[in-house]
Amino acid sequence: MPAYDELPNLRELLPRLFGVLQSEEGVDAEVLVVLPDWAPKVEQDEIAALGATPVLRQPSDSFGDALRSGFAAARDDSEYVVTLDADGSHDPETIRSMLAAAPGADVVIGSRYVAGGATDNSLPLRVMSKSLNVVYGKVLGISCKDISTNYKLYRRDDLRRISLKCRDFDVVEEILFRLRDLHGPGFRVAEVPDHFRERVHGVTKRRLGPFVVSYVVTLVRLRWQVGRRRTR
Ligand SMILES: Nc1nc2c(ncn2[C@@H]2O[C@H](COP(=O)(O)OP(=O)(O)OP(=O)(O)O)[C@@H](O)[C@H]2O)c(=O)[nH]1
Ligand SMILES: [Mg+2]
Repeated sequence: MPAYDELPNLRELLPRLFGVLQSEEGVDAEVLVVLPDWAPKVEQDEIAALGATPVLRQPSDSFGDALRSGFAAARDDSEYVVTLDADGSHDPETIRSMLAAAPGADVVIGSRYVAGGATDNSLPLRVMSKSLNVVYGKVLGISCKDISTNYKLYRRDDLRRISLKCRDFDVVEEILFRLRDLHGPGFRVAEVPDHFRERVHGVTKRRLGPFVVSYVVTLVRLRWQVGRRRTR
């Protein structure tokens, strides 16, 4: 769980998350909260007191490095890694259906855009998110409805076999693209519905200008890699 200054949200989310994880039979889970390296000691201590493991993000101050640091810190014996936001947007209850779908999939998405899923985002944000998903899906040939959500279940061994370069939120699409490449035509994606809510406390870290630019640059870069492979 990448968390940039989210303590008020974590105080509410972590107990709910542990409630779900502890009531799932056969699940032995660890919750890693990936913090900026300047996160105060009192914040780290409070997160540990709530039962989670604080991880300091390395090497730079970015969302991409937060995910990479979390993946690197995942326990060696873990089978799955679930990523979710720390601001209360993703419903912890959805992890139950993600786990149920996991044996038949390489990635399970907590999806806003399948039947039963929803988003509370404003209309302009919904239009932007939907367009991004349609364009990414078509250009990169990934067939699922919610490519851009950070609510996903991955196989830990797969994550160790891919190399991720993106700095910002576009790393989420890069992961899916690399996994599709790793598995080839047999790549299996399952989507289960999730209700995406507006963040509970605090302010967004997403800045619209750099956000759009990084998505366009990443799309072109990944598409170019597909093209190069086809011409080889
Ligand atoms: N460790 C770390 N976490 C980050 C960073 N940027 C964002 N996050 C976390 O990643 C998650 C998603 O970021 P948000 O700011 O919620 O972005 P968003 O969901 O697109 O925007 P809103 O929900 O509208 O605020 C949140 O849990 C953030 O705290 C970062 O640079 N480092
Ligand atoms: Mg958010």
